[in-house]
Order: sequence, then structure tokens, then C-alpha cells
Amino acid sequence: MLTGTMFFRIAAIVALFFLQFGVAHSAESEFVKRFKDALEKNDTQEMSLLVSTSRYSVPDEVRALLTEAQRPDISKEDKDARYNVAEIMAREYKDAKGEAGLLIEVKQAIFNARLSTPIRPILSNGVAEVRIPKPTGASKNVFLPDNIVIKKGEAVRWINDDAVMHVFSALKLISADAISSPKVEPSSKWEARFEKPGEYYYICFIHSSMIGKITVEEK
Ligand SMILES: [Cu+2]
Repeated sequence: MLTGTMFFRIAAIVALFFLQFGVAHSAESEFVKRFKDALEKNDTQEMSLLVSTSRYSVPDEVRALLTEAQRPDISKEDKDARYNVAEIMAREYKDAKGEAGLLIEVKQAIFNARLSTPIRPILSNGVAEVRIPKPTGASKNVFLPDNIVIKKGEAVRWINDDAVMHVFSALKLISADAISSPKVEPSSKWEARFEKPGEYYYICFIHSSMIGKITVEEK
């Protein structure tokens, strides 16, 4: 038999469960709410004050936003909005604490979200090929494949099959090392060998949506 006290205890536990469940799955944290309010008002002073004096853990808040942004059931607009807030928050954090680690993490997550699944290409003589094809349908100004994994000491050859020139570089803040192509004209190629393991996030200077990534593993 349930006594009255037991009944209320169980009811309280059930209520608490639903409350936590609800919070975890929908509501934004108090911190994110206040930060977004400040952002909407373009109140940079309030934004930096929130981050620098926060009793909340800013890295945890930023990572929660990234996780939310990666949910498959939200629209592209919602995704972009969350990434945007996360990046601005991480930049404030860098300015307040002098640590770039969180901002790097956010920028890499945003970049990764725009790439295809990584593949290990078949190499010939230790060289992987990345092609820049002529435009087809909706797809133009792309690296194919755009996300590859190779090993230390291997090389990548970019082949321009397109009718226009491309020139690309690794983004310094988030890449393991510098790579920087010359102007790669139509029907020409450029090759780089990777001796330093790590991730290389690169982008075309002429077409900002044209991005790629090379992951170099230790042997
Ligand atoms: Cu380009």
C-alpha cells in the first residue's frame, strides 16, 4: 500500500525527472539566454562582462551549443544560429582569458560540419589526388574529395580540371601547419607533401565556400 508520504515522494521524483528531461531537451541555459539577449542588442560590453565574470562554465556552455547545432532534426538556420553564437562566445572567452583553445575547437567543429565524411583515398606512389572538377549542376568550386586522411610523409596533388583558376591555403589558427598553393591555373596541378601530423583545414581565396581538409596521421 502507498502511504500519503510515499505517494508525494514518488510524485516529486517523477516531476523532477520531467523537469530535468525538459530542460535537457529544449530550454536554453540562463547563460545562453542572457548572452543572446546581449548579442541581439549588440551590447558587446555586456557580452564580455557575462563571459569574464560568469559563474557558469563557458566552455561547457559553448560545447552544449555545438552539440545542439549538430542535432539532425533542426533546420539549417537554427544550426547556423547556434554555431554563430558559439563562435562569438568562444571569441569573447579568448579575449577574456587569453586562451584560444575553445575558439579553435568551435571553428574546427563549424568547418567539419560543412565537409563530407572523411575517406582514405587510394594513393599512387604515395600521392593522393584531389580534383577540382568543372561545374556540374548545383556543384561548382569544390574539392573532390573534400575530406581525406593520409599518413605522415605522403603527399596530396590538387588537379585543376575546372575552367577557372583556384588558389588555396590552410587556415592558420586551426591547422597543424601552413600550406599555401600558388595560383593553380586550369589544366595544371600542385602538390604538397605532409611531414607534420595533424589536421589541415584549407580554403580557396577566390571562392570562400570552397573548402577541404587533410588529416595527416602518424605512421
Ligand atoms: Cu577556387
